[in-house]
Amino acid sequence: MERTFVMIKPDGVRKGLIGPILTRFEQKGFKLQEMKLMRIERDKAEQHYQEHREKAFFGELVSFLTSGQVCAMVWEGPNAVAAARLLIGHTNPANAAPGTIRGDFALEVAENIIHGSDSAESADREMELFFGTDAKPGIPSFDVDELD
Ligand code: RTP
Ligand code: MG
Repeated sequence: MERTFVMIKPDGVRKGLIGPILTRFEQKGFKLQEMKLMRIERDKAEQHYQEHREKAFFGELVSFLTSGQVCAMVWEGPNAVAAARLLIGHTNPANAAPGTIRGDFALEVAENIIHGSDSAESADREMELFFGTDAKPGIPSFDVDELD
């Protein structure tokens, strides 16, 4: 089993796509491990996309990611990292196949609805960044003191 980090970006949340996207992942057979609707600070957005720090689009990318709520998730399944990226589709929605999330719901690369980790190492780093130790297998994500 593998875990991957997936995040519905502000355009996906604004378009009301949390439900349809959850459905696609559940229908595929992934198991939801963590989910959090949140606003992210500039610093976290920059850390998340650190590999693109030198790219011309970096500033625009970080501004976009902090422009509204995101829905951060951890999904588990066999080959979850690669399988999630197949569901998500090509980075540029213009090249994304119909039937993929970007192929069905987006038109432009700057607003492509959803993020998925690009490797198991990235997934570990991103789960730690967004969920800390909660995302580690075998550790309950709720606090039992909150249940009474
Ligand atoms: P993501 O990290 O968001 O899942 O996307 P990805 O792996 O498919 O693509 P990546 O190369 O990691 O790019 C990260 C995000 O940067 C934006 N981008 N803009 N203007 C451009 O040419 C350009 N290229 C990439 C996209 O929003 C992409 O998702
Ligand atoms: Mg990427």
